[in-house]
Amino acid sequence: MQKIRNIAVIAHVDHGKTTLVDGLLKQSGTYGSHEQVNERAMDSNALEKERGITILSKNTAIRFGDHKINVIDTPGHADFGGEVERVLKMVDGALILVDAYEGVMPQTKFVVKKMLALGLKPIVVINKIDKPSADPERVVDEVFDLFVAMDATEDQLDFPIVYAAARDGMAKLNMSDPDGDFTCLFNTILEKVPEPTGDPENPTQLQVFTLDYDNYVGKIGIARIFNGRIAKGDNILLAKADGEMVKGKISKLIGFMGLNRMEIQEAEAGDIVAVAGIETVDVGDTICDPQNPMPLDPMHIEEPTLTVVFSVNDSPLAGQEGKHVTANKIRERLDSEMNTNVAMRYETVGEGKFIVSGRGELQITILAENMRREGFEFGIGRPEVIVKEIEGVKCEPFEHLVVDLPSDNAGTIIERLGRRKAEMKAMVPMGEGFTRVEFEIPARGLIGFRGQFLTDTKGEGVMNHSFLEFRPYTGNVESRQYGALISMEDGVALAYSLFNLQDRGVLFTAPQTKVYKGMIIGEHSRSNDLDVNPIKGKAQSNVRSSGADEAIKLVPPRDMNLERALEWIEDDELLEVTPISIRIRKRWLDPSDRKRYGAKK
Ligand SMILES: Nc1nc2c(ncn2[C@@H]2O[C@H](COP(=O)(O)OP(=O)(O)OP(=O)(O)O)[C@@H](O)[C@H]2O)c(=O)[nH]1
Ligand SMILES: [Mg+2]
Repeated sequence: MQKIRNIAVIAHVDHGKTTLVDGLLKQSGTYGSHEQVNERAMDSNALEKERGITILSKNTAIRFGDHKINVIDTPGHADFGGEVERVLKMVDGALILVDAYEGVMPQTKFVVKKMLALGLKPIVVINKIDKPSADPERVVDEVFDLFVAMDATEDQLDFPIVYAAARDGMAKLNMSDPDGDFTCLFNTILEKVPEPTGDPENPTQLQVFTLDYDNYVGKIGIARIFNGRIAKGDNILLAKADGEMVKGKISKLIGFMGLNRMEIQEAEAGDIVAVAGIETVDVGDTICDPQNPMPLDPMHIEEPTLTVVFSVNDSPLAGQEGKHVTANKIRERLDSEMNTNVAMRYETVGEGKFIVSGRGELQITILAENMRREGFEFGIGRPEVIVKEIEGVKCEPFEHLVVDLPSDNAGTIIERLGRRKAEMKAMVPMGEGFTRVEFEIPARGLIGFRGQFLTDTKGEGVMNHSFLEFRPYTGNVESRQYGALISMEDGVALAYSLFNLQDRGVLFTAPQTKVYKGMIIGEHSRSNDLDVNPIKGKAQSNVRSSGADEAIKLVPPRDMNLERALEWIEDDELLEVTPISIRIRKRWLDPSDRKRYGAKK
């Protein structure tokens, strides 16, 4: 039997998980000397690279001496917390990274709680100790306090600590030690992480924790072998969460080494492999021995907390920029998303309308962003939180929110959040004129807050939140304070008219952009909506003088990317998303329809 260790790398967003895995891969000699390794190699899909975040957890196998270490890199963003929870069930130990300056953050708490509950013994890695503002001792204290607060056992409290600068491939066991490489980290892993339990001689049991899709072999399940053996060509029984048993055959068995996947013939208890050939495979399913099926406990799949309506684009400019525009195409795409993304759901509501639910705005924005890159064109509405009844009480999701901001801004932000029904829980100075304030807030109160927060803190504030629990509904929260500047004409926006409009508020539209009646071209500086004409030329004459247009000094428009636009819109507004543009519009394009709707509201 080969010597194996299975670990997950968990942390708050950006604390350096993927960078640490790079270092483990490089320093283990898993790569051949000819292989070129990119930075954050595990963040392999386009959006991950572009945004510098991990979206999907991914596993790699690393050779160290005569051991194989299976490492699962997890996403740190709160929207993907459910995935981390599942991954933790697949491993026997975890590396918890904590940024040596930022310290314990909302998602650190979330992952520590899950890890402790599963009885795992962690290795704490204090990362980024190279930062000038790093304060490793304070952060170790914070981690210790967190473990105590979360009822860690004596054993768990006795955690090993490794100090690291993952980016530089540096690690050491004491701050007073000279800088070393990752050898001490590897040794700590081999020493402190228990060997996998399970026996190759027992009946086969694999549990699937992630799904993948391949055009040639179809759906792929990535699974941990808890007992027994599995080989290519094996007949198996798939035990589903609802107790149903489905017959299947392993058409392909895939092993991991470094960044490569290769076909293998056989694997046994303790290892992590990918299997193809079972079309109905889902996350949490157990692959069992048909002679002696013993299903493992199904996994907890997190419930969605947010919904967004996707719809066929029906704006006057519809169909001009996208390849896939019909309800059928959108439905097919949503179907294929749900095939591999267990945290999302959708239902069809009426002609060309789909309610998509997920764990947070980022998850939904990523789907929308992927779709526009694939050539889709569609509309999306304002995100709404899911309200549900628990024991007869109307409940809504609450979030734990932490803001780090210049101390001078704390008063303003506390007051603003108060109006959004946030309750302040703690306030601590962070040094260098910064303060950290913690809140509990209904998720509804957070929608649209980020833009305001960045304005109030002049871009210096950082906010982080993660799901807490469902709690009784809190009543109305304050929403956007400013109205919209709405085009009253179809045509092309002209610099001359935009110039005359720019002291009415903040414009989103640049000259020479196509506009239509009902499209929103900016944010009004007052609370009411205002219909404006952005296409009016200079004089009464028919001749447009482009020379005069060029001389006009325009404030650059505010760049409304998908996230910002989605946070900004209100109930009676929509985003029109195409591969080329993100336009904001009123649901009712005609001003008189809008009045009627407004009166009803
Ligand atoms: N100064 C410093 N920066 C680091 C160190 N390790 C990582 N970083 C930087 O921190 C940023 C985030 O690193 P990632 O490895 O993507 O963090 P992550 O935890 O995987 O992030 P998510 O997957 O999005 O949760 C990158 O810009 C890294 O270069 C370090 O030791 N020191
Ligand atoms: Mg990452």
